[in-house]
Amino acid sequence: MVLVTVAILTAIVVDFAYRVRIDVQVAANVRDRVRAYYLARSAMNLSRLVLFFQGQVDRLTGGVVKLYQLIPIESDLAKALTSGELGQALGTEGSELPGGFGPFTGSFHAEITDEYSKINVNALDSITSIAAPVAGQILALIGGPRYAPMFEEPDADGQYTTPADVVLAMHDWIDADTTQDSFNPEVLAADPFSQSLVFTPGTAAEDSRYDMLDDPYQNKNDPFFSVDELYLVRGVDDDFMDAFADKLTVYTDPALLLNITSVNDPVMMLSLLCLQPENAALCTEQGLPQLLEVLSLFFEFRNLMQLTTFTVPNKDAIQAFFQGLGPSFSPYFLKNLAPFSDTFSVAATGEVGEVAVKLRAVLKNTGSGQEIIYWREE
Ligand SMILES: [Ca+2]
Ligand SMILES: [Ca+2]
Repeated sequence: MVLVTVAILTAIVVDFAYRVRIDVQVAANVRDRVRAYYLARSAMNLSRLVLFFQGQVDRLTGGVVKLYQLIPIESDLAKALTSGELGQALGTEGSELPGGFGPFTGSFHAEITDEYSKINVNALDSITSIAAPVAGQILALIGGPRYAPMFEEPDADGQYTTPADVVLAMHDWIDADTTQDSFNPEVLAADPFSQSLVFTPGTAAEDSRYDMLDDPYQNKNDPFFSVDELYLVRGVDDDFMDAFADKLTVYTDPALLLNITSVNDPVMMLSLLCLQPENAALCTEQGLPQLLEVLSLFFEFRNLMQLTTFTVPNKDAIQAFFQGLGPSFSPYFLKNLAPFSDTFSVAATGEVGEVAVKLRAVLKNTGSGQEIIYWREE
């Protein structure tokens, strides 16, 4: 009886100890998650502060100082400023600050991107002088040779889509009518700045794109609210979003093109250059190596200028730089560029132990402060 009792007790104790270990781990994870969440909030708040000052600086400098690119939102920097010798020198050592900022567990960082450095898909239903170049730029972006394999495979429903099909499906998703427009990418490629209509109303039903799906749905016939909404458009899948989601936006003014001074993504700049009819020869297989070389020179020039003067080249300096080396921008294109940036996306991450919390937001600087137009916790 003693042996049996001891055996049973041992089993119970082992089980109990195991459960307690799990409970402790769960509690630690919950604690770390709360910490990570608030670290991410800290990164978000610091980003909002930087963007607030960005708005002030834009008013003074015309937008050539990109504070959000110059100031890293990074906990190591915050720690360095509030602890150690630097903290002592600045008088900001953690323990002396109310709330004890500085000596915390974990880390945070944030990345800020100007939404005006992206293409607004809602502009596909804008006035022709904007819709045509935007359609042309999306085509130049997604139709690049490196993405060709993406359009060679059928999607989950066995349908094939071309880059032009995707652009047209995006347009039909937002335009008010319910018939498939006709769209001629060749005419667009010849001159995206002509005032002729790029999308003309057709007769076939738009919803035929989604009628045959297992879960059929209809076009929205209204602007996109979020970039993720693109998943509903025919031809857009995970591969497409992995490649292009960070280059597309729905939050900027659809009556303007992007702000070229904010573009520091070579793929984006390449699509802008290849949108210009005057650069057609450079955007062929033969011309591309030369164009890529010019692009890398441009970004060296931009980075060096930002490093030494804290400013980036304005649109005239960008045009002058490229013109000196061959490619150029059409005056119609330059005329319609956004002259300002007031909308930014922030991806803020807080990490404690193995737990990470990510917050995403889109913020808009307004005359009276800052508006949050998108917020998501991951
Ligand atoms: Ca429609
Ligand atoms: Ca339509």
